Amino acid sequence: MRRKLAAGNWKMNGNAASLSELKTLKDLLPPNPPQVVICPPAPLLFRATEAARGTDIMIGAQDCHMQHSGAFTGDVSADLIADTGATFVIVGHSERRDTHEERDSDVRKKATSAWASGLTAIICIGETLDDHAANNTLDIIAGQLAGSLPDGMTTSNTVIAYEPIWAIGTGKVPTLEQIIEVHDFIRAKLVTRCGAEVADMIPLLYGGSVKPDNAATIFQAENVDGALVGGASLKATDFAPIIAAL
Ligand code: G2H
Repeated sequence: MRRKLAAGNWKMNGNAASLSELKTLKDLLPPNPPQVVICPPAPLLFRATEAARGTDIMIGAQDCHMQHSGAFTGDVSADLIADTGATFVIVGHSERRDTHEERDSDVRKKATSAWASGLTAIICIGETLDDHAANNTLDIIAGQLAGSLPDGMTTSNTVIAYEPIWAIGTGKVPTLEQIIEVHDFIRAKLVTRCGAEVADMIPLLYGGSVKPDNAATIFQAENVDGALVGGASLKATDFAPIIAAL
């Protein structure tokens, strides 16, 4: 059985006081919950791992540098993230690809660095609205998979998140058929890349305007194993029903 996973990406939101949401979330989790990961801003990682201690909630970062140390002012390495007790890191989020001009090759290096530090990499891919409108989605996804995924994927070191950029924070969500088409395509590409045994066990997340009222529909797709949730992960009362729908 493939593991189910709900990851909350707080982006540049929240503060130390927001970590009280972790306790609320713990109290709201269903029995036998799926894996739950909260990815707060980097300065909160230490406190977040402390707040999550004794719960089933895991902590992740939103990005890491591709190098383990060095003269990279303001950056955070995967080693430092692991040192906080976090166990996941998002790499290649479209907001990083856009505002920090990260390329597929950068994302691949970051995922490799994450693995070397013992972190699970949540590797993000997704097409723009123009690509979507021009029916180029599958070509874009194929290119991002080829460029962003390092060799050496295992069932535990990698999670892939499909986030159509036009659905992020917009309230627009692809149809279930569109989500199924892309997720089935990703699974097939993974089989080619690393064999069915590994490919079948790598969780595929959908991300982009997942909310309590659309999560159950999205989770009907066989190859959707969970969600990467932005806005609706900030409040435990919003995130808990999404988790419960998995
Ligand atoms: C997509 C998602 C979280 P939101 O970026 O990664 O954000 O759920 O707010 O669209």
